[in-house]
Amino acid sequence: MFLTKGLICIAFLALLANAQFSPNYVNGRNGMVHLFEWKWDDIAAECENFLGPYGFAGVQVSPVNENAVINSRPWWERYQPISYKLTTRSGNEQQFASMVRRCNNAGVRTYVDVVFNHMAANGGTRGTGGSTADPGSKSFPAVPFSALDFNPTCGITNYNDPANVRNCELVGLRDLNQGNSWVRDRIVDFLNHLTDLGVAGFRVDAAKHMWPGDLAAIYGRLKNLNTGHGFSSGAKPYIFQEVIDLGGEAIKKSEYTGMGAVTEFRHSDSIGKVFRGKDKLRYLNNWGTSWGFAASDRSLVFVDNHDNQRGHGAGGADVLTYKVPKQYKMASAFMLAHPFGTPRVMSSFAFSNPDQGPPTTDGQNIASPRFNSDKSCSGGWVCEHRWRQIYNMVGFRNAVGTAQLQNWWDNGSNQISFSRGNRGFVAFNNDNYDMNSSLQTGLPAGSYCDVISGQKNGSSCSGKTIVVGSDGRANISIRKAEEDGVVAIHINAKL
Ligand code: 5J7
Ligand code: CA
Repeated sequence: MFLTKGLICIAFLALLANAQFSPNYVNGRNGMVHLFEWKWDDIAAECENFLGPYGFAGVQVSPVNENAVINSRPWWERYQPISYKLTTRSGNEQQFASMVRRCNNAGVRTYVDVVFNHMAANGGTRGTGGSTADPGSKSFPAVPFSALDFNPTCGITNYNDPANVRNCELVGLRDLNQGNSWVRDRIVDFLNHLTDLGVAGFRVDAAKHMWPGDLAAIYGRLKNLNTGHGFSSGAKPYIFQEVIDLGGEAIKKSEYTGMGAVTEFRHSDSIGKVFRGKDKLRYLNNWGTSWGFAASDRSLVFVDNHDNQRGHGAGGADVLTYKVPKQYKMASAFMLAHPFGTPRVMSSFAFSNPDQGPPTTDGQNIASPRFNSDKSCSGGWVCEHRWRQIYNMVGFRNAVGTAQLQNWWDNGSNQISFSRGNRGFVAFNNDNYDMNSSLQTGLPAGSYCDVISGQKNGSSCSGKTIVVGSDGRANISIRKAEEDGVVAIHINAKL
């Protein structure tokens, strides 16, 4: 009796300890996309028409809770909460619930960007759901929160002082006290409501600005995922926490990796430097924790995110974005081909001013993306996830599964290649001269379609055909002037 109870108890603890590190993807799928500022109805359609069919495993959505309406409608108004009512410029609760259902039916999981470090700053008096607030007196009646629920007013000025970073206000945003039981209850209710609607996890905004102990208490009260949406019983929400730690500050990502994954900004910073030519590609041979990254299952990795693509935040000018397409596609292909981390693809709207909000129909309402015959987007939406070189690398990642990285090759400089077991092979040329080498692909003999330059269509290929001999070798040519400095073949692209 005692022994049985003890064993059950150990099994239960093991489950608790492991649960929050799995993204809860449907088997055989991998790769998440952030559909930044998209509307819920448009995401639902995208899950059915594109993300599902092309093998994407998940979608990160913009904050779902009511936010302050700021006059110029900048993107960052969504990071100024007014209440936990699910009404934003992306849609209402009914539309969100329907989106989550339709995406789950298409095999695509939903991750919500949750903002609970703070509420709106002064000026945020009217919300997207019709609620009002008075940030000046710390009154948010639609929750409700009053001054008692917030930390005393002070500004974040010293990133060497954890108490200042966690107990003071980030640019005037009213700082909630997550140690307060009323505040904790409201946050837990909000997150559990989203879980009931079928979401698979959360991106925790500004986690660095909250105490790890408070977050542990909140995460410890999260419900299991909704089995009515196809999750296995006992599954917990995947948690990835925004902790910007490039070193040199008092707060370390290691304070958070015991509770969930972290957004690995070093990955973004390093991959940007490498593909901008500030580091040699051959150094990528030990890509992973040797580069100072958190453990693979604790690292949510990305080339750019909605914040650092605008030149602020971690990485600065080295961050690659859609504005430098050749290097961006190479870095994205490397991230998706490499086994390290849980990759997230950014899907942007075009911007010239860093504060600029999404495309609208009338200055207020968000416009829907339009789709061209080559699958790309127009109407102000960049849709990197609809670039062939990117969605086909999601297909590559699905095709190789858990196969090991093997057959590493480099020319001592900026030409590299590797295989994923005997299932996939990629090569990159970031040198200022042509690449032309006979390389070991690890793949079975045959002809393969390069999924970067084209697409397999039945028995033909619209791009380069790569012929693998009986010894597994193939001639790989990437001229310096080519549109993309990468080729990729895999077992599902065999002709
Ligand atoms: C926090 C960090 O710890 C950090 O290292 C960082 O790079 C950025 C932030 C940061 O997080 C936010 C989270 C929110 O939910 C809402 C926010 O408004 C912010 C935020 O403002 C923010 O910092 C901005 O960017 C930093 C690089 C600057 O040092 C900060 O001063 C701040 O810049 C301010 O941005 C400008 O000073 C101010 O004039 C302007 O109005 C304001 C506009 O808001 C943003 O740019 C929002 C950024 C944001 C960043 C995120 O990482 C995020 O997840 C959400 C929003
Ligand atoms: Ca705080």
